[in-house]
Amino acid sequence: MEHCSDRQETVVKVLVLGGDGFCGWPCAVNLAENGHDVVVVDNLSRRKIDLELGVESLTPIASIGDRLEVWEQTGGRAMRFVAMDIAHDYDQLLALLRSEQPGAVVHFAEQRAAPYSMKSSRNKRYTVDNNVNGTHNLLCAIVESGLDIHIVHLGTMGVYGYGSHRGATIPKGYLTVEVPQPDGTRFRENILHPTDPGSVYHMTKTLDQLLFFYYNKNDSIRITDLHQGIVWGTNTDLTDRDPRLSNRFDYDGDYGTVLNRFLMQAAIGYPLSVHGTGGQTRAFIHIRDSVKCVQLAIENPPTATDKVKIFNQMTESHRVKDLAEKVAAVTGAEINFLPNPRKEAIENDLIVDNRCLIDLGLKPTTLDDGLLSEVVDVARRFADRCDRRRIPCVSAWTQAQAKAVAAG
Ligand code: NAD
Ligand code: USQ
Repeated sequence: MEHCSDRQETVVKVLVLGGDGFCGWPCAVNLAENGHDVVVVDNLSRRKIDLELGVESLTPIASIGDRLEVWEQTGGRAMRFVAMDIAHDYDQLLALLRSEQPGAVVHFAEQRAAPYSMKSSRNKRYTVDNNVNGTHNLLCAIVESGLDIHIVHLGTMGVYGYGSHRGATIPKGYLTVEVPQPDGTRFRENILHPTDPGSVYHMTKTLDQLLFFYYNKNDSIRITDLHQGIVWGTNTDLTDRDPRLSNRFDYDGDYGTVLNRFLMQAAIGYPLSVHGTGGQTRAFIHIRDSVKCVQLAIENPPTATDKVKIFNQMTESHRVKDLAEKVAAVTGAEINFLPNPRKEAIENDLIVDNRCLIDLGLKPTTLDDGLLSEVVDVARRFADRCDRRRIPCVSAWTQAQAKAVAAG
């Protein structure tokens, strides 16, 4: 069997950077539930972006203070909150590492929406500054602290790009290549898989990868980089415990991701917004599995001599058009084929090696597990909170795309 895990870590203190966000909040409560000592760190920038965009999560979400209080009142292991901008508060971050001495840091704290990152030069610069600085500050602070801390980073499947892989399986981050030599012989080398980002946001994740590669090589920092697919669903059993623990549900044209948008659109009788022909194939994972994978990553850390451990955190791949058809079949929704605001391949194949997480014990939740209807039900319950004006994707990748979208 392949080498996926070196040792089992039991209970550790974990800093969850970005722990107020869509993936971070259910992850934080899950880690606490499993006995880990959790500190949530967040600058609440995501909540500020909601205000900037004039949109709210479809599900009402409590303040972070209320979330933590209710979590404890409902029997959860207490978690603390530290407000901090990891991209700019370097000294505070270093001091926090020194005072908390965590065994692991889970790093969710990045601007994660591709459309938001492409809206303007300001958004591009903000995304690069926030994401690249944040990751670098974390690495630098760990080195300066002298502590042995395992970083679990949420990366993206999008680092590999969505061109044609010609039927090849996307490996776990590294590719073995043969390099021709002047004497006609060839040597084999295991390199980071070439990157092909499709937006400024995705580009920041490819830059993160290089930062990890370097700090792992130079300073032996232990890192697991989870190349995550598109996360769908909204709540987990734990965030369902009380309405004030509810997770966010983004549906707008910037932060809403494709499957959750289709499910919400079906719930409110809005035609499913397929970009282009819908031939784009993407990787997906349910929020419950995302949470489980992070736990597995923390509990199976790399050793000091391991290179960056990369897992493809996804459970299934689908074409956008097929997803729309599946949602339409379950709900009776109409499908609308729209000019694509993104510059992306109209079709691509995507076969992914995700065996490591399965070997570690992940039992994938798939689209066929009845959870599509569960998400539609959540969306129906909060349909009156939906602002239809915020549904269209208006962020265009280039002027040409903007013109095509405007022409309808
Ligand atoms: P999110 O925007 O809901 O959460 C990110 C959190 O990080 C927010 O609470 C935000 O306030 C915080 N944050 C951002 N910059 C920060 C900074 N400089 N300092 C402190 N806190 C900061 O996003 P999400 O969907 O939870 O995604 C979390 C991570 O997972 C991201 O890195 C994203 O790239 C990755 N990811 C998400 C998905 C998905 O479908 N949502 C898929 C693959 C990978
Ligand atoms: N799309 C539609 N209709 C819509 C919205 C999107 O057809 O209404 C299409 C897009 O054009 C694209 C695909 O669906 O081809 C996926 O778009 P998305 O917004 O669901 O996902 P993406 O922009 O790739 O970003 C999301 C998360 C990001 C994460 C990434 C994982 O926001 O944080 O890194 O998924 S991955 O896609 O595997 O790179």
